[in-house]
Amino acid sequence: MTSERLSQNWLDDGFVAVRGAFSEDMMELLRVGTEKAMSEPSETSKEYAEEGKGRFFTDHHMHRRIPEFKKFLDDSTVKDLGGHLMRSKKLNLFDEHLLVKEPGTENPSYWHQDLPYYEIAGTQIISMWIPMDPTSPESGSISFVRGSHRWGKVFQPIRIGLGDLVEEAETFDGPAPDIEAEPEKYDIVTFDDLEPGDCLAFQAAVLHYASPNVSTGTRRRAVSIRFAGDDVTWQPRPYIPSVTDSPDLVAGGPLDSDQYPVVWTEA
Ligand SMILES: O=C(O)CCC(=O)C(=O)O
Repeated sequence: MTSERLSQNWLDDGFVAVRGAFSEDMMELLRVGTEKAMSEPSETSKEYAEEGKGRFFTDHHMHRRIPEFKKFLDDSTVKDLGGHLMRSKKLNLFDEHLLVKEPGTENPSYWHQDLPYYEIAGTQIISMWIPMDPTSPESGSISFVRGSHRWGKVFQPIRIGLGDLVEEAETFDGPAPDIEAEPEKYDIVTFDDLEPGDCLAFQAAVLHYASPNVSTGTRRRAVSIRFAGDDVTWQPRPYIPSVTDSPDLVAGGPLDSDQYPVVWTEA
C-alpha cells in the first residue's frame, strides 16, 4: 500500500496497520529496552494485574532513561511514518507508553479514547503501537471502532487496566458507550495477527480496546510511541491524566520544549 493510501486510511478510519515497518534489529532494541524497564521500574510505572494472575506492567517516557528506546527513536523509521501518516510538517514526541501483558493476564485495556488522558488538544495526535511479540486472539488483539474519532465526542477516561471511571476527571460526553453490549451497532475492526515489525497507528480520539493475554506462554510486549503534529497545543487538565508532567508551557500554545521536543520536521 502506498504511503498516501495509508495516510488516507488513518485520516478516514482513525487507525491503520503498517505491516513490516521495522527491521528485526530495531525490534530487538525494543525488547532489550523493555527488559531493562521492567527490572528498574520508574516512578511513573504501574502494575494492574492481581497477584498470581499474570502481570500487566506499564511505564512512560522510555527514551529519557533507556538508551535502547532512544536508539529506536533515532534510527528507526517511526518518526517518518508518524509524520507522513498525519501529513504534519513537524512532530513533537510527548509520550512513549510501554504496555506489557504477560501470559495469564486477565486485564483487558477497556474501550477508551486516548485524548482525555493527555494534556493536549488538536487532531494530529498519533500513537504508534508496536508489538514486540506475535499477537493472536489468545495473547491479545486490538480493536477499533472505525470512524469514532470523527464523532466529535470525548468520553470520560477510565482506569486502563481496571475499568472504573476516573471520578475526578471531567465527565466530557459521559462514559464511553458499552461497545461489547451492542457490537452490531458499531463498525469494529480487530487486529489479531500482528508480527514483530508491524505497527498499528491510531488517532487519539478513536475508540479502541486491547484484550487480555489469556495465552499460557506468549508474552505481549508493546510500546505506544506518541507524537503530536502541527495543530496540537498544550491544554492543562483539571485532573491528573495518565502521566503527571509539568512542562513550562502556555495553555493554547505549542508543545515545543525540552520535555516535548520537536523530533522530526518534513524534509
Ligand atoms: O496495549 C494495550 O493493552 C493498550 C494500548 C492502548 O490502549 C494505547 O496505546 O492507547
